[in-house]
Amino acid sequence: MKIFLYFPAMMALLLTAFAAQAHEIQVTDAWLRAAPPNAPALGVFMQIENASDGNHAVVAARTTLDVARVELHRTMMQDGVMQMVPHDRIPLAAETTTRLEPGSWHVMLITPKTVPVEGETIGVTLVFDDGTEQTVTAEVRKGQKMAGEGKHMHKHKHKHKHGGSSATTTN
Ligand SMILES: [Cu+2]
Repeated sequence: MKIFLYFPAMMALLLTAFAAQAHEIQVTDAWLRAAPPNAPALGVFMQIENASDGNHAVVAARTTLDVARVELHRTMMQDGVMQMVPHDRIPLAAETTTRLEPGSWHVMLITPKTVPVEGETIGVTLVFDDGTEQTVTAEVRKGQKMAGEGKHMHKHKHKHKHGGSSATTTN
């Protein structure tokens, strides 16, 4: 009979664990930007809400698309040029929604075997620092091209107008 006494307690534990996992980090609005068939890399964007009171991070990503590898990137101004910088992790501050968007953080799919066209979807899995994973569907959409994007791993040299501090160009 003892087993029946344990049951409610175990259920409560399981439910608590499940609820924590389900609500702490939430990925929404995933999409990837339409690109020409010969594109060397594809940017994937989304919103990641960390509703917990602890800092977390994205530490890896995978995709159903056939690609050489997946990297975590951040587009930023460095030495006066916009460029994409690979990172080991995308920080997800506590109680904050982090936007992966053109011109900022993104997941980069390197050397896709085939480039999906507008309206097609792919699966993208994010791995978090606590070992949990979340898989979302990302739809191909037309997106604005931002400085630095598409200039993968290469510095490019024209001047950008980004209100605020004007970086000096070093070319
Ligand atoms: Cu990139």
